[in-house]
Amino acid sequence: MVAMREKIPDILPDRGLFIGGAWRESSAGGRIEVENPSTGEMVCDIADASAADLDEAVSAARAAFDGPWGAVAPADRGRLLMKISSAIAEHHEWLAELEALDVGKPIGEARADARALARYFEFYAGAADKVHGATLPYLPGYSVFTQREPLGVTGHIIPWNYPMQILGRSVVAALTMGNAVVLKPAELASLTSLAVARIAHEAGLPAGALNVVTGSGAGAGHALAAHPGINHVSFTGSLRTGTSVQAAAAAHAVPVTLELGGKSPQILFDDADVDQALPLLVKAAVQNAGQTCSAGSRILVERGLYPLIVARLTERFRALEAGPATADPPLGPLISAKQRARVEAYIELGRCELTLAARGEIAPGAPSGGHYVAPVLFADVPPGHRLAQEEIFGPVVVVIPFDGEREAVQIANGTPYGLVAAVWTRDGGRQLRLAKQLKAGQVFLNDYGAGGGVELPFGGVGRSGHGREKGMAALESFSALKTVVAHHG
Ligand code: TXE
Repeated sequence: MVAMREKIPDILPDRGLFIGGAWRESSAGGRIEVENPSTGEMVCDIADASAADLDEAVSAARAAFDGPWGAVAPADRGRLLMKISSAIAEHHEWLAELEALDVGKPIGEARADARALARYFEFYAGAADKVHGATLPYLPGYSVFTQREPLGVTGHIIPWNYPMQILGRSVVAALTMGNAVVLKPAELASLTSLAVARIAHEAGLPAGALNVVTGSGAGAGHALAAHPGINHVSFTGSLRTGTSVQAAAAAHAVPVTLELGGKSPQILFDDADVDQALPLLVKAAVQNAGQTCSAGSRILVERGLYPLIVARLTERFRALEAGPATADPPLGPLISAKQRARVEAYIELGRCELTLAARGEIAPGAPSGGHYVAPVLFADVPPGHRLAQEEIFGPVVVVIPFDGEREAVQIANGTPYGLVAAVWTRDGGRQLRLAKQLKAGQVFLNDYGAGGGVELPFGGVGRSGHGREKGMAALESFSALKTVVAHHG
């Protein structure tokens, strides 16, 4: 079998910028090296776009929106998206291999991401011609109706943890509404975005409808957020960068959708079904090595069940191993040496100030240059401790005991974030009470979906951000509601 690294020149020959349906080099000639996080080896490079390239991309998108792409009827847009979905499904194996190489994601998780991307195209293909307006009762002699219209050119800045899924939930929804897109993937994870541009173009997406501009955050990312020709910015990433993106967009009164991560609680009451909960508790916490915005990284357990849960979690954490993506381990490496250093600093702090309940392993034989972190479980963590408050974005999980429903809600809501929450209890009344009281964009009852399926609106409250992606709700984020008032007497 030929390794994915050797296939890259065939799949993405120049790894340039994809603007107006054609590949081109960065105008300043800059390149960024691409590392394999499983080994630390450099595998290829990508173009580093300049502000001038961003201008080109926005102009190409505008020309497509005002021209051929804007003229495509909704049903035809849907057919096109379905064609792209089929092409992605057909190519999903190499897309997954490419992602595993680029971001160190275990190959099984990368396959799931590629399938999810195909599903996004499929879901929105079906939705393209079903976005209806309303007729509104008004004064005698009037007819009033509403219609949803595309915004124009939408900018998308996506992170490195789920490149294909986040492209799916934002870019595909924007295209569905007829917007033309400029996508800036993370510099640490751009290869699948470039591959999707190629696949979509070959499937017939008109030139300029989807432009992919790779480059640094401070360079290309900022230039996109600050561009006066953009009509909406969708950003997923850190709170710090998100607020700077919002400020840059605000200079031109451009609306933004922000998804800024979280510190999501999984709450277990004494009456929880422990056997059902345990595997999901662990998966929700360490999926993608904990580099998941909706990771269930705080496990809150009612006092009666607490010793049992800590013991069972300890067993499971000890058995977890981090290894190279191609071996499909429970955890891959972290994305970069920088991210590993950041996570190790939290672990060091925890070791000094908290009770270490369990630590997993790094697989024997894992390449020494890879960015591996053995998963860690801390128990009896005070809810106000930094490890229980801050998004760590690594395989570091805290367990917190509580007494009764009121304290559970208080602790769960006691961070600046509010993305996802899970409640494990057999008490139906309590399920619904907590669903109301928890500060989160999604609440799972006796389940955890780490963001849930393609159909489910997703986004945060508080510092987790604002706006919704996924499901039909995303189509509202990427369109404007127009009210038409006819006075006919
Ligand atoms: O994120 P950044 P980083 C969190 C997580 C992680 C931390 C740091 O806690 O440990 O952020 O990760 C682009 N203008 N999340 O530094 O900087 C950048 O190129 C415009 C949570 O990698 O937010 C990339 O495409 N864009 C999260 C994207 O922003 C800029 C996912 C995200 O990078 C920019 C990732 C700028 N000035 C990290 N600077 C989640 N919510 O899932 C950078 N970018």
